[in-house]
Amino acid sequence: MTGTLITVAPTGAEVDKAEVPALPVTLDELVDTAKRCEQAGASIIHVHLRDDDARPTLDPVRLRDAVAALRDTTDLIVQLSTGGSVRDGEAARLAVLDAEPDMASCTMGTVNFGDDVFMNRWAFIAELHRRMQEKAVVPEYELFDLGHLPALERLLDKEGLPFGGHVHVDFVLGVPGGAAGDAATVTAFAEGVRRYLPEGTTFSATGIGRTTLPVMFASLAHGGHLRVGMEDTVSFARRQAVTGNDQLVERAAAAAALAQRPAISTVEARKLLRTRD
Ligand code: KMH
Ligand code: ZN
Repeated sequence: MTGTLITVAPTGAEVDKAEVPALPVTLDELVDTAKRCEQAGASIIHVHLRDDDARPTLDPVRLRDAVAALRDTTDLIVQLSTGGSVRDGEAARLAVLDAEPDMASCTMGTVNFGDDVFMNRWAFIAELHRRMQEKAVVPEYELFDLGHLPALERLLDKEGLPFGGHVHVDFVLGVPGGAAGDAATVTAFAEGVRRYLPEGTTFSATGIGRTTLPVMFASLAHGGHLRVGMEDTVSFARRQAVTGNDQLVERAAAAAALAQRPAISTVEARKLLRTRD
């Protein structure tokens, strides 16, 4: 079994900077957190950007600038979110790929998202997948519900394998409206990976809010990888706010080391995921 791939999702689109001052929202803050997280053991950064008022944005210039800045200052695999926020339209989400990241997220279906709906029509998913194949961008398929597993099987069957040929998925658990964030659910997803997806498919898992730790330990127990970050969790423990994304990456790296699967380097991660040179 290989070591552990650690993805950091430092910002997201939902957390309010006014309520969480440690949230990185400017380019300088993003670069600073990225460097610290790489040092702590992360190999992928899942990026959402904010505008000057700390609101989520898919502005193409900011996206290109962020990709360039992260490449200049770190060796992290840069994964842009095509999920954006629940208010972003399909055209802007597809245009994210023009910033030429190494990877991008690709959510495998529509899901209730708190009081909102995170819309992912089949035609949109297929178009996103085709564009990633054309642009040599490796997808991370985001699975919020068990039905997203057979949906991905169908996508691969109809549209072919992703760029590079390796399939990597991420279980996003504990979203109100999606699958629960507990060990039994991670087990169900891990079994679903074996049932529906090609041999050799790798998975990571993240649990929102207080589901972070059970999901982390269950993923390690199943040979899975980890995603952590302030997009998903802003409290480190009961009544203890997260001080920075590196704190979450350090804890994930320590758990991975205890599980005898230490964090892998960015070089190893690139080889595993077959991102372009
Ligand atoms: N912000 C959520 C609505 C992704 O990054 O691709 C979607 C999300 C998934 O975070
Ligand atoms: Zn995201």
